[in-house]
Amino acid sequence: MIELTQLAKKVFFISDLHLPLCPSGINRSRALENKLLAWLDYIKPQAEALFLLGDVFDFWFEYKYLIPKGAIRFQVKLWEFVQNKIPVYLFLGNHDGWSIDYLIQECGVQLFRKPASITICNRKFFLGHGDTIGPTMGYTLLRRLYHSRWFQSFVRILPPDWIYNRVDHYLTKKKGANPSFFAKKDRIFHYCEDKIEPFNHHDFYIFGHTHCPYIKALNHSSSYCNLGDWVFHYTYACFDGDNLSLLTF
Ligand SMILES: [Mn+2]
Repeated sequence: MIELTQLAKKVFFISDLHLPLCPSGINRSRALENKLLAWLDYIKPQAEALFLLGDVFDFWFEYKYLIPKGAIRFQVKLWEFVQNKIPVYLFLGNHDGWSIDYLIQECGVQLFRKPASITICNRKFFLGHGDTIGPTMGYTLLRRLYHSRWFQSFVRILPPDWIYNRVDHYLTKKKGANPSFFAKKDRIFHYCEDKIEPFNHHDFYIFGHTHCPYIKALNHSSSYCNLGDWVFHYTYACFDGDNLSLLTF
């Protein structure tokens, strides 16, 4: 359980930064990293804990002895938070789910591979990235394939530069195609409302994945928050021990 130890302290939530580590994203990466560092410096004096709810990197495939190039100052800043006794909790998303232990070892973050219930200041939170909450059958099968041992072993024998180039090509095409196809119906909201809340009450549900920032009441005593993203919205949530607010930086 996380307790807010001083009155001024807060807990911060952010997701879908999509820090590009691929060739075509280098320029965007610099600008985004600078903005993120400014935000981290801004919240640091008030932060009791920081939650990163997935898709922190646009594509992160970690090898036994190699990691993707880039966003190193961001990684150092996370380490700085941990050194200053501000714990950083990282929930993996669908773009960075292939993390092994580098971020744990080097940045000191605490890694979550699936959604979790966490108590903060006597309030119950259900947190995660959101891609595994109420997914379609097609997505479930695809995810199972991507995370299977044989698929990962196969990817590992391909040249990393080639992999990163292909993924970069794919992600660039996808971004141009349809940036907000999730906007029509938020599966995560409805899953929380129908399948979790009636059986296991939480005060707050916080997710990312859809890139559409909003807060909405699930019922009289619990709220759902989608964190938006740092591709278009630059949004984050802040819990002060009582209220959860969705803010823009
Ligand atoms: Mn995302």
